[in-house]
Amino acid sequence: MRTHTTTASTTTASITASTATTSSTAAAATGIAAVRNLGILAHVDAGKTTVTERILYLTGTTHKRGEVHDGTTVTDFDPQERDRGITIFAAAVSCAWAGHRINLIDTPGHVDFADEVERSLRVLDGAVAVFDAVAGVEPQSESVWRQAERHGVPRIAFVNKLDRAGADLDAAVDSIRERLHPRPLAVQLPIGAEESFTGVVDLVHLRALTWHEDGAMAHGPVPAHLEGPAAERRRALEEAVAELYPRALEEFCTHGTVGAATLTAALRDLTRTGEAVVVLCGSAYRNRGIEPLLDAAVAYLPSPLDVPPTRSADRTQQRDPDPEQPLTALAFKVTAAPTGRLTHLRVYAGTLHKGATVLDTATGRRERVARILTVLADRHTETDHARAGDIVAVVGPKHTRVGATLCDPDHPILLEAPVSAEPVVTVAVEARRATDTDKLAAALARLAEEDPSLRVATDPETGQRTLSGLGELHLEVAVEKVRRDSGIEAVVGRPRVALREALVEGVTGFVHRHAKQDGGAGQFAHLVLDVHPLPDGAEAEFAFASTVTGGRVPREYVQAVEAGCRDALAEGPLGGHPVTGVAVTLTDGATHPKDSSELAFRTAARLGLREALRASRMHLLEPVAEVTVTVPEDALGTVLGDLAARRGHVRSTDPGPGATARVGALVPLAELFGYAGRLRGRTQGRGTFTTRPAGYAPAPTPAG
Ligand SMILES: Nc1nc2c(ncn2[C@@H]2O[C@H](COP(=O)(O)OP(=O)(O)OP(=O)(O)O)[C@@H](O)[C@H]2O)c(=O)[nH]1
Ligand SMILES: [Mg+2]
Repeated sequence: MRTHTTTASTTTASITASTATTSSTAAAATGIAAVRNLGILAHVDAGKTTVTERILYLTGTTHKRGEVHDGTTVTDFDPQERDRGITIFAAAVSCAWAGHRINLIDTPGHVDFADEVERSLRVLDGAVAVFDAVAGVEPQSESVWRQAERHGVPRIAFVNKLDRAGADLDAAVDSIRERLHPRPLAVQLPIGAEESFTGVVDLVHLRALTWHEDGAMAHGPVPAHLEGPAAERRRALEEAVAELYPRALEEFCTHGTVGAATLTAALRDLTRTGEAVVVLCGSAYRNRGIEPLLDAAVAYLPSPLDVPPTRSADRTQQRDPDPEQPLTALAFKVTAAPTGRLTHLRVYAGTLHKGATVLDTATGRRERVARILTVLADRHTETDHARAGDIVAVVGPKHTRVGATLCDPDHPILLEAPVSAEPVVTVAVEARRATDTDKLAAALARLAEEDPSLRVATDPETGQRTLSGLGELHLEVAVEKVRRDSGIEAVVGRPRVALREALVEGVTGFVHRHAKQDGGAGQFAHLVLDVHPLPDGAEAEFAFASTVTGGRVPREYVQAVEAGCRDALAEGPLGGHPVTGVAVTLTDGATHPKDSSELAFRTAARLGLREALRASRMHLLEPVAEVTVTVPEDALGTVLGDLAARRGHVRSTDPGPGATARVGALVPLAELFGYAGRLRGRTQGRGTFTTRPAGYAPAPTPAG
């Protein structure tokens, strides 16, 4: 049975729950200052969904603790998530804690769904990064950490699974220091270890928090045997904070110690500036450590008022998180719920009222907001309005896409849309029954609308419909979703990787003359181009410059040349793949008084660069992945041999937890299809692996 909720029960329960803690947080915060929009981020299986589930239970939002392995959690509600035991779709939930409203997004950890994380990060103000206390920082934790960093989203860390054999908080903190952030600040000390992990010493308030078997939390004095270590660590925390925070340093110098109030203020500011990362610990599965995590999220992570004002994509307009300003909202997710199309919004400014007409800035369409919903995963409660800082879903907009800005029609503004990852794997998909062909096409198109990292296209050579995405699992889940939602069976071809083309050596002074004279107005453009590879590690995929002097090519034609070059890069000479890493310089040119036009220059650039690329030395690039394989030591040889056969470059072999070895390798993505099954077979199911995209590398030249 599913849990249920009402707004009333949420509030009462949260009051009971919050009085249970002696949170020193700003319990008096009201309005927007009391809102926290948070994400839960981590490597696959670190325990994000379990943490979320416990948060919902503790805040009285649900009345039963669901488990991932039973398929009974609130946020893994999709049938495939329940069957596979992994999170696929970011799910939003909302709960109340210590007088605050927390909007929480449980994100997927698997790399194939990284785009869901990206879209979520775009609308979050803070995040809880979850780590496994045995494994420490894993590759995908590093990826999502950097993703959050790019978005300027402040984080606190939660080292989970302290109940597991081999759990080690200190080692996990060390791995955070080595791989993620130079200043992790542990604010807790575990009481007991592994099976007998029963609580934590709160180093800020120097008290013990312990949990009974049933999950109830009790406060108490620091246990006698931990007084020494607790004092030592408190001292270390004070010193680390004093180094970064002048007020703490002053207090430390005057009184020889830093009080709890100053520590709390320092930790909040250091979290928000990103100078330090607060580390907490616990065991979500055993219901231990969640109350202090919630207190820390409220105390240290920012409210919508604490983050920089929202700026338009072109940086010319700015809106503050003020309910009185013109409505400004971003659609970060679109889902086709049975009740109709749901558009998930983050409201940045203004107030959205039920029944309002809003402008979809990019398309110029007006959409009516028929209903506004507070979201609890797949359940919703209606509300009349949403204010600056809120995350809600709306029913009504019919054409709004992921990334669209919805705003007050009298005060248009366009926000920057989240960037979608480029698909790297493609399969051909065909309906099993010919009569389903059109229905399959429609279903796939709908799916691609919900998930912009999926692309549907038609192969120009075979005429087959293709589906592209971020990985094998991504595509498998998509096809399975179509089957479950609309009963259409599809036949899926072998996966292929998306190739690219790049220059090895370019050309200098390449002349192209475009002259057409077929009655009427002619076309004339004369260009001289230098074409070279961009240096390794260049941010952009294409760079354009003009060194033409004396107005020999007017400025608007130069712009047309740049556009024409971009056209040419869509299809490279080796196999029609996109071309990357190219720098083009327009060094000279000539015009004709009558026949030159922007169109003529654009066409000339497209044809000219295409020829220049044909005259250059080019090579094919294929996507590669950074693979981390964890295997029992006795299977190491087999696994290394297999990686070599897959053209893998082994970069590190380290001892892992227990009697395991951890291999880090760079492997072409094309060689990783079916690797999961192969690894299971070769290690009798004891090996596991994770991957993350590592860009493109030269591919071997195809035979013949
Ligand atoms: N021993 C132990 N197991 C835990 C703990 N927290 C979660 N787990 C288990 O770890 C597995 C993964 O947990 P999830 O909550 O699904 O992890 P996740 O991070 O949401 O995973 P993805 O969404 O697939 O990336 C499940 O079997 C959980 O029961 C914990 O504190 N201790
Ligand atoms: Mg999950």
